[in-house]
Amino acid sequence: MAIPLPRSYPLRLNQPPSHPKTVETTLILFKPDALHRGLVGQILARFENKGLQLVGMRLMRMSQEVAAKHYAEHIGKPFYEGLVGFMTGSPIIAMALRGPDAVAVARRMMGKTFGIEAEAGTIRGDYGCSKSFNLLHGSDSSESATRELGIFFPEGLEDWAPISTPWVWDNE
Ligand code: IDP
Ligand code: MG
Repeated sequence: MAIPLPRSYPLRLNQPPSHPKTVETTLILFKPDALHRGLVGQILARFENKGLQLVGMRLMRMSQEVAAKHYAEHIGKPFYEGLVGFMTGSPIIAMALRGPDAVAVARRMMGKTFGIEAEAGTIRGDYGCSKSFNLLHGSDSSESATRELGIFFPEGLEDWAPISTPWVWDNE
């Protein structure tokens, strides 16, 4: 029996997946506190539910060299040494997420830098109240995303088309 589909769907069947002009890819890091607290699945589920597509994922240790590259803009700030110690002390997960306006969408989902100030409903707002641990990093602009994705995924990303895309992204 044929599966019922919305009227618009068959029009797209033999076309490439929906690809709005605003599609971009952002770098998300699940920081050590997200792994220690066993929150990776719950947080990833939020991004998946939103419709962001997973195009890269790596469980890894951040080396001092990678930390210095990634956090170059913060070198010299009072929290820099502590930040690097935190990020390099145990494993992280680097993730590349793609979608319409993915950089801004992910940042809005994450909320303000620390859970104590982040709005309820955001990831940082719902899962933490620390002023030093904040679960996630998310690129803050498409230029930063391009630079940061190059650090964590030098081999490039997985280009694939989820079957759900035409139901989730628009064509413009
Ligand atoms: P963001 O992660 O919201 O973009 P940034 O200002 O870019 O915040 O800072 C990068 C990271 O440095 C933060 O996510 C946090 O882990 C850490 N950090 C920023 N400000 C402080 C601070 O005042 N004390 C301790 N750590 C900080
Ligand atoms: Mg930042």
